[in-house]
Amino acid sequence: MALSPQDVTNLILKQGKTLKFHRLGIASVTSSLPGYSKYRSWINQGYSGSMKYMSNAYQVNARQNVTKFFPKAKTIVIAALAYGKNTKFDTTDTSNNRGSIARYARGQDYHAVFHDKLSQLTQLLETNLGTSVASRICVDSSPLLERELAQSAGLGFLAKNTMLISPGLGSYFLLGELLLEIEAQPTNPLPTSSKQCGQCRQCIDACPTNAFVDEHVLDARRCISYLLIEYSGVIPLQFRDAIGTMLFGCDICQQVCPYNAKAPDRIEPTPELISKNIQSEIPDAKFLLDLGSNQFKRYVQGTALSRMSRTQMRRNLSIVLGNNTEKKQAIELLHQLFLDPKPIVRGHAAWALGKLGAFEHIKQHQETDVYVLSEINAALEKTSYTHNEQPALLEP
Ligand code: B12
Ligand code: SF4
Ligand code: SF4
Repeated sequence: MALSPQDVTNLILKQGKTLKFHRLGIASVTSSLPGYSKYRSWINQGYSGSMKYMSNAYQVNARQNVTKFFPKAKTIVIAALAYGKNTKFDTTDTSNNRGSIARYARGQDYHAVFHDKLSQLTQLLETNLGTSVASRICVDSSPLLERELAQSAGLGFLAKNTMLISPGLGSYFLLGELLLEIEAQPTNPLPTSSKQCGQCRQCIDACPTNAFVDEHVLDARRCISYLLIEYSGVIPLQFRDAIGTMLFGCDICQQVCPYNAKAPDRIEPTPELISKNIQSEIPDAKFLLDLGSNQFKRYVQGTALSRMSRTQMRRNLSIVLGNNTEKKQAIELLHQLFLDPKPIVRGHAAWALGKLGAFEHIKQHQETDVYVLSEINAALEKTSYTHNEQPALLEP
């Protein structure tokens, strides 16, 4: 006998529990999502920066309705997996030339973890239904407004820091979806009377780069997470101090959130998403600097860090070192980064050496690249040298 949509939902929720998803819900395949027009205006304002996968015509069109992406979809299953505070090692110890990695990226790559669990869910459903079901797994990169869909399925509410917050869980979790060809009854959104953000705006005030142009609206071009991970160009000078010792991603607007502070410690995060060792949480600069191409590949393999190239890592590391308090070692390490074959790394190293006051070293450097020379000149402007007095070798 064919199952009713409600029976299918019950089955999905039951199987989801056995797979230890922290939250699970069903969104309907509606023709329009309330946040779609907000997303369009976000793109039109240019807030997506260089993320073409957010703004190209296909992406914009497909986000309107999931059936544009997977025409067979009749149901969207949305799942959340928590990574929790993920601070097994001392995250406050970033002074000794350590960079910090955002909490979501400290364990195994969440894309793979979701693929694995959502494939298992598909198999369990097929076994229970006694038939195969066309399906598609989406995590992050598919053209879906994941948080919007998750809110509509009752997983949480859209907060002022743009995160999806699930009361009792906080926001330290990730989302993945399973699109199915069978019909299931959608689950309800949280009641609108639930407390949500209220008068609080701690996240907005705490953001070190003032990336929120308004409550619920983030200009990604100012966001440290974007600058360190998605953006591969020259990081604007105005943001470099604010980056502090962050090497990959940023958690500040979540750290200050009372929903995360209140999230009970008894929530067990997904074991695969937990950090393995200190280098996957707060790696030290010497370790990072010594990674050759193959070693770097091995270091990031199977983790979300693989989104960052070795060049980006060395660019970010230059900023981390420039902002560090262990100056002597930082300067020694920066000497090596200042010799990197990639101008973008040398340019950021010049800035960092200038910030640490290592002007003599900058002056001795032989350089022909115009961009690096501009960084060198900017760094030297902080000394008593004027442009005219600078050594000739600094001229292009
Ligand atoms: C692009 C992107 C980014 C960009 C832009 C972030 C952004 N806020 O848009 C950058 C690189 C900066 C980024 C950073 C991070 N990201 Co990201 N990112 C995405 C991605 C791929 C798309 C997000 C998107 O659609 N943005 C477009 C804007 C318009 O959407 P939005 O800000 O969410 O706004 C929506 C609502 O807030 C609402 N809205 C707009 N205005 C208003 C006004 C009111 C009053 C209300 C109520 C609602 C509302 O409508 C919008 C459309 O739905 C998603 C995955 C996906 N496919 O959805 C992951 C995703 C959002 N990221 C995620 C994570 C973990 C992060 C980081 C925490 C990583 C880190 N630690 O460094 C940071 C958090 C920064 C932040 N505060 O958002 C998770 C979030 C999980 C959660 N609990 O919310 C996601 C869902 C990935 C995943 N599969 O788990 N990310
Ligand atoms: S992730 Fe960091 S930089 Fe980005 S909005 Fe949040 S606090 Fe600001
Ligand atoms: S810090 Fe306050 S305003 Fe920001 S997301 Fe948390 S509850 Fe909402």
